[in-house]
Amino acid sequence: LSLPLGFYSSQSYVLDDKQGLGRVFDGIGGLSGGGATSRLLVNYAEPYRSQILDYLFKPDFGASLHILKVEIGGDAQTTDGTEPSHMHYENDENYFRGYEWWLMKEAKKRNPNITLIGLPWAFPGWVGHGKNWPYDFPDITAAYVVNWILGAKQYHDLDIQYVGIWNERNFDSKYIKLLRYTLDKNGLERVRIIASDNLWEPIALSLLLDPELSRAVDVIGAHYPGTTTVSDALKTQKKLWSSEDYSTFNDEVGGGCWARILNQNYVNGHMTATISWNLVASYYEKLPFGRDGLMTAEEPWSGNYVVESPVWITAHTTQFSQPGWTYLQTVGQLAQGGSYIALTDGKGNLTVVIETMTHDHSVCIRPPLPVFNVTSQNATFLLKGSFASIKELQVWRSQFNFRTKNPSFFEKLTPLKLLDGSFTLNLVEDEVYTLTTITTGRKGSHPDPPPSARFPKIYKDNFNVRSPPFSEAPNFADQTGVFENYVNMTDPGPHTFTLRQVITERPVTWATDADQTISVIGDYQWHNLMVTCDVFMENTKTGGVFIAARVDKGGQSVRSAKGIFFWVFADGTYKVTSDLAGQTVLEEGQSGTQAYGWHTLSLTVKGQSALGLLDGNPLWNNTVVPSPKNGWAAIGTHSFELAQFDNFVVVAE
Ligand code: 147
Ligand code: CA
Repeated sequence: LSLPLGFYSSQSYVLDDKQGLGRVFDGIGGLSGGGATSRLLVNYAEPYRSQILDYLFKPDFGASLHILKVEIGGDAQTTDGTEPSHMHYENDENYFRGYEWWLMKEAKKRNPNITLIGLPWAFPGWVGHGKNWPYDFPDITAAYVVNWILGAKQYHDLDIQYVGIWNERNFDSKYIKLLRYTLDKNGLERVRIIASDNLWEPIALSLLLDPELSRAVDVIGAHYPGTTTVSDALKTQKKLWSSEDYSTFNDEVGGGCWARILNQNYVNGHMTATISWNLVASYYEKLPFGRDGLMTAEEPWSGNYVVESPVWITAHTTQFSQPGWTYLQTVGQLAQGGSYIALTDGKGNLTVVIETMTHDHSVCIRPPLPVFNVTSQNATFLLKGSFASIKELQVWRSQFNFRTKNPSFFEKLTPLKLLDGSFTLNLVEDEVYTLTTITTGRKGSHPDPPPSARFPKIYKDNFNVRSPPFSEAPNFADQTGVFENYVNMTDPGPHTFTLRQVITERPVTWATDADQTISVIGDYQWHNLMVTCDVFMENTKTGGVFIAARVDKGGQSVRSAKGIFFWVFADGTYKVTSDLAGQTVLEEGQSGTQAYGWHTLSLTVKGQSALGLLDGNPLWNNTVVPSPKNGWAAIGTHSFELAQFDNFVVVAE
């Protein structure tokens, strides 16, 4: 049998509400944190920063997200950096640290109905009483998390609607029940609990076996579910969410991944929300999972950002449906591959989203994608029930066009006139269509941002800001410990305003934080450069601080970071090491350095050679530094200890 050229397989699909509807839709979201994924965003100058936020949150503009999930900072490394806690110490409370409060407010300014979610990855050390475990004192952990929710309301007028347990780590049933009790006791009955931000099991089975636990939990949140669920999860009758998904490089295959899972998480797995890790790739690209965001904003120094395809793929669903809408039961796979979903507001509106992503053009980072086939096809949709009388549908289309490398995203086509309650589409591979009664969709745009540029070769910060907009200094990306703008009330002179490392004990970690603290900055390509910084130790005898160049690792690998590290200690000695852990010592000797006095460190690396100055005088030189060849500049401390930094300068070649 030979088919004529242009033959398409034809199949019809019924869209009907006569037999009732499917599950209630809870929205599409982005995740800031887990960790420090929005670190560089805050440093963008206007108007670029607002433009980026518009592309993410503004209704009828871009991704127009329904949900913003944020990390509840725990002072520890959680993938691309640390995020500060609202309680560094047991008797400390501060609801103005970090950038998540600001981000939530910016999102809410644009979309007052946005759903807000908080989830801890890590906890300050005191929460675990010295153990790397948050459940031995569940009342402390619950009070700590509830404080964050109360602080959101009290200081920022933010209503957190959902809270999670412990990202991708064990849950504890007793803790979950106590969290529910503590929320209720504080008037937060409306705050719902998601569990357990890991796999479907064992939380699903636990909910089936424990009615009290089941009463405490509202949503099962699974990560990277590969669009499927398990029977226990369905049996619980809970809402099922993909509470973290995507994490894929945001090129067109990333966009294809996102298109496929947004539809198929409901079609195959009955999931009514999908949340992208991450919201926006706003961290140094050489940190782990570079560019795994819906868009890219990793150059505050140039103002350049990139609206990537996942933004427009998101728009196909978010601009034409809202949380509280209901999926139709009549959703499914297309005969020749791909899928369709349909949603209604119950008042006659209908939104249909169709995707025909092929296997190789929709692979996500995880889990492995089983083989499937997608080919061109004609698809006829028959509108029945309350949709039978619809006369016109708006049409929005994205075509990835992988072959011609000339994609077109979120294009508004001529509306379809429906004669007999049906329409037919000629679908080809790698397309996304929205057909909808909603007429407010818009492909928003701002003028092009400035061109991309490398991090400035000459960079200085004296930290002299009386009321800094953020607790952190621009462009410093903390990888272990937390570095905050600090005011020395009593310092009359040159060091009233400094940057201070404030974490004094190892947190309840999520990743393998270093035993030292470290904040990186600059251009990963830097090879020859000079780093200078004033340093001030606050631990007598045991204190130690460093400045560094060519630092090659951050994120979860920070413990094994190599580079050129110039240390001085409060016991009057110095060291030069080629690693953060301090195992490979290149130089050591007497320095006369002490705590509670300022010293100026200067490190120059050129080719294979390095030299160090202390207070302007050579301390060591001609030290051979064969590797690494390049990396960030950095500052840090020898242990979890207080120390201050001032007048940071880099001059790179
Ligand atoms: C997730 C984390 O929750 C995020 O903070 C971020 O690290 C993200 C990066 O892809 O990954 O953690 C996972 C780590 C490993 C797996 C899944 C999620 N895994 O191997 O299936
Ligand atoms: Ca200063």
